[in-house]
Amino acid sequence: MKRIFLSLGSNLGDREANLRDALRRLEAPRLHIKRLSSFYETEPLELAGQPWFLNIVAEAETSLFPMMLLNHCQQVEREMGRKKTVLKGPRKIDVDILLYGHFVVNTARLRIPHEKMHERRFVIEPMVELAPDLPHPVKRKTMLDLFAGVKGQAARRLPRSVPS
Ligand code: PH2
Ligand code: MG
Ligand code: MG
Repeated sequence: MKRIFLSLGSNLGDREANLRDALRRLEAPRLHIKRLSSFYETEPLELAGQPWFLNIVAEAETSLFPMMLLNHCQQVEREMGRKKTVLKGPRKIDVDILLYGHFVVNTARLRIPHEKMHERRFVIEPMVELAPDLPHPVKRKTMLDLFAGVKGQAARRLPRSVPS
């Protein structure tokens, strides 16, 4: 079993329902979601002028190898009817692999750690909630250390509501 972290984001439709739907679909015989961060409302990065995102990070355990895990995440996106539209643009659901244990993967299709995670508040802040002392396998800084570099981006943590 490997400890992994996934980033989920949505900025179209009922964003919270989309994230919860994706979390249900991610759960599988070989993938078990263990913990969730809070929900964060976050300013769109890289492509401005689109609706704000709702983002969350999930900690999970999996026996899927990285490429199978990527297939599984993309299958969930497809099942939920995500259309390939604008790069970095609005999407109903996005499921990205952030970390896979301390493994480093560098292929054309998949890079782990996610190549942008260290520069995104919408990823680092929820990671700080879940694993503040976890080192980034390449940057060799903890999530808490990385947080200092992304604080300038706008994000609002939503209060935890009754589980549903
Ligand atoms: N995803 C992107 C690009 N920009 N910005 C926010 N706030 N949240 C995202 O999930 C996001 C983004 C590409 O996947
Ligand atoms: Mg993404
Ligand atoms: Mg993606």
